[in-house]
Amino acid sequence: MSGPIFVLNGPNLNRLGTREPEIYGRTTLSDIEAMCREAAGDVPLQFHQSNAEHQLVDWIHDAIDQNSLGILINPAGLSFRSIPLLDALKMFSGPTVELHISNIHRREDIYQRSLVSKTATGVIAGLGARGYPLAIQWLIGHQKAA
Ligand code: DHK
Repeated sequence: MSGPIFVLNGPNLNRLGTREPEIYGRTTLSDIEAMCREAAGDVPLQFHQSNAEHQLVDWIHDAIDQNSLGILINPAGLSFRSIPLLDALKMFSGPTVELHISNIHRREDIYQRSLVSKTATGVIAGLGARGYPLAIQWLIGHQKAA
């Protein structure tokens, strides 16, 4: 795996910064992108966000076709119901980190059972926006150790 890291963000994450700041904080998605690019250094990275399930599926296909080093995905609300997202991730043979800014396991029941976790290599939940650069560092270290 030598292609770019894909960082994929699901529905409503474009509203970070003003969206329920008591849960998601005030860091914006563009702030998070800058944190990811700093953590990635000279490792190529594609950073995307969409409110559309099909667009996220297409980007996962791109990651497969570009032999991506790894996928970091915050599926947001699609975590819990999207079979197409799960099916697409199952086709990716590289490492996948699932990330949630909030600790979904301490939240309402509807946020408790992520389908994406059934195929993710690892899951980060509850570390806020700073979970993103941590996941990037893990993906890079995982590739170096391979
Ligand atoms: C973001 C969302 O939009 C929610 O639907 C998830 C996740 C939690 C997060 O914590 O980043 O349940």
